Amino acid sequence: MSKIAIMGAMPEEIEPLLEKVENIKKTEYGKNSYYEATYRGKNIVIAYSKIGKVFASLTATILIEKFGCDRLLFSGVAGAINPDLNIGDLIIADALCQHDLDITAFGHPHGFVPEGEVCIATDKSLRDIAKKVAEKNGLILKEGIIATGDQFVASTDRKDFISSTFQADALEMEGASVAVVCDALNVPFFVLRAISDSANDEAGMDFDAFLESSAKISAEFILNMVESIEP
Ligand code: OS5
Repeated sequence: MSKIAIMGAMPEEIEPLLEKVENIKKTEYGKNSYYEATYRGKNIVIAYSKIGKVFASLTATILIEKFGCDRLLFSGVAGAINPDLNIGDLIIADALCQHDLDITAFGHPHGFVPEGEVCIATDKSLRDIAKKVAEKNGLILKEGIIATGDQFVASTDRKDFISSTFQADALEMEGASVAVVCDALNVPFFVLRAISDSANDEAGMDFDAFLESSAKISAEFILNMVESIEP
């Protein structure tokens, strides 16, 4: 039977999952905790990576290589770029890019390194499942580009740069690194985020106020998706 990885970056992003799953077995590995569990008869492994691209890459690799996960779903919160996105709204990534990857001094575009790509697309069949789940539950799901970087963005200047350079709709600090790992290892992956802030001057305060509620919105949607994934 297949095994689905569900990862977040922060404890708050996986706690609502751990509250709802069954038969939890915790394993410590690589200075992190991994929770094997079942949900509605499906085998899953849950972990939070810690913040940023390096920790997220490590966790995604371990979920795939050590725990044998054959699909990976990321659940968490994000800063909004697209003005249509408000606190608590859900967005799925069509594709992800690294907004802080910069060797433009050599004539390359932002976000590009040789033998890599600026944007990595997520799995279409997982996106289709998400759209069906949204429709069934009367939820609005925005779809777009998510930009990742090792920065908590709290500035309209930086946000405008990311928007105009990558046409991104939301930003966060892990998704594109998970995309690189899953793409290289040929594992279908999916990134869902609920908005916690607007990456502007008030981002820090909004993030603190809405992390928990938005993380819960994302986690609940992910569990609905798990039910719809074929074993
Ligand atoms: O994982 C990081 C990225 N997440 C998405 C996000 C985001 N990314 C970039 N810019 C924005 N405006 C964003 N809005 C949402 C959220 C997360 C951001 S970094 C938050 C760090 C907050 C914090 N620092 N210390 N603690 C929490 C307490 C703590 C202490 C020990 C262990 C764990 C937590």
